[in-house]
Amino acid sequence: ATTITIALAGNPNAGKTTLFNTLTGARQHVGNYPGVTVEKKEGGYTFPTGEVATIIDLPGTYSLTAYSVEEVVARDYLVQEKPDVVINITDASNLERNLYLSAQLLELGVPMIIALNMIDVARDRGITLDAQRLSALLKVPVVPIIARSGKGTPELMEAALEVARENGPWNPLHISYGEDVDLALQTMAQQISTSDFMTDNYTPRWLALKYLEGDSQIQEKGYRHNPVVDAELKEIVTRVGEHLHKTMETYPEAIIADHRYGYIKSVLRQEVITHKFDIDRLH
Ligand code: GDP
Ligand code: MG
Ligand code: K
Repeated sequence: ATTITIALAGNPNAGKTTLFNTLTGARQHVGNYPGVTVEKKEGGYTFPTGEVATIIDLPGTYSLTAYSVEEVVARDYLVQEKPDVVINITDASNLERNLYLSAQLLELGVPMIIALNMIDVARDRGITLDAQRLSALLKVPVVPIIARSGKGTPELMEAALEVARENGPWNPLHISYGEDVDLALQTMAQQISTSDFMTDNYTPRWLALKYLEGDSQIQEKGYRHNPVVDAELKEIVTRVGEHLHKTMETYPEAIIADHRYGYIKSVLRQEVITHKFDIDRLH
């Protein structure tokens, strides 16, 4: 039988290690990612069906742009190893911020599910989350859990298994970044796809996005692979950068972050979160 590979991705302190320990118990192996001192934790999990999974506890990250070695390790792992499913674990008591990484995982297109962790903390703060509604809006399964007690984890793993079995194609989300950036993205993606340029399993649009975000790792790789195309891409980045500066006194990276948060806010506005006013909590 083949082993299913499941990667846990999430912000630092979202509960990845707690979930990892709950799922794998003592069946753990700790090593390092090649060439870096970032810890790589792998563990075994057996489904009620008898199917076996390897669980990878990815380093905690807030984004998938190369701002830190952890982010590079996490995204390299995702695109190079192509896990069967990614469990994106989020802190439900701090959902808006946590969904910033989720949005980027959706943009990458990995097969994924979202674990709404710490629903006990959220509930104590009077926050109620509609997992089904969130799932319908993000178009991925969303399962509430309490990683510390294990509550919800059987349902979570069932949902993960279902996505792994589907074995569907990667399905990148396209967030609109406004007219100027969208046009630049389109031109750059076109340039990438019609030339001999590295892809490393990334889509042309995703690579273009990283160029616009000033991702040094991707740009260095691009330069080494094809300095001519790299220069063409950087010229577009410079041009759109100057234009944005002149017209809006902003820059591509800021526009991209703003629109990502805009996407998240527009999702959360649609009756996903209810704040309950709990009279018993008054002194
Ligand atoms: P990681 O950085 O993503 O690996 O997060 P950890 O697994 O280390 O968890 C961060 C903190 O949150 C720890 O103190 C955990 O005990 C706690 N924690 C994790 N899951 C839950 C949960 O569902 N409920 C509560 N109340 N605490 C949790
Ligand atoms: Mg951890
Ligand atoms: K971790």
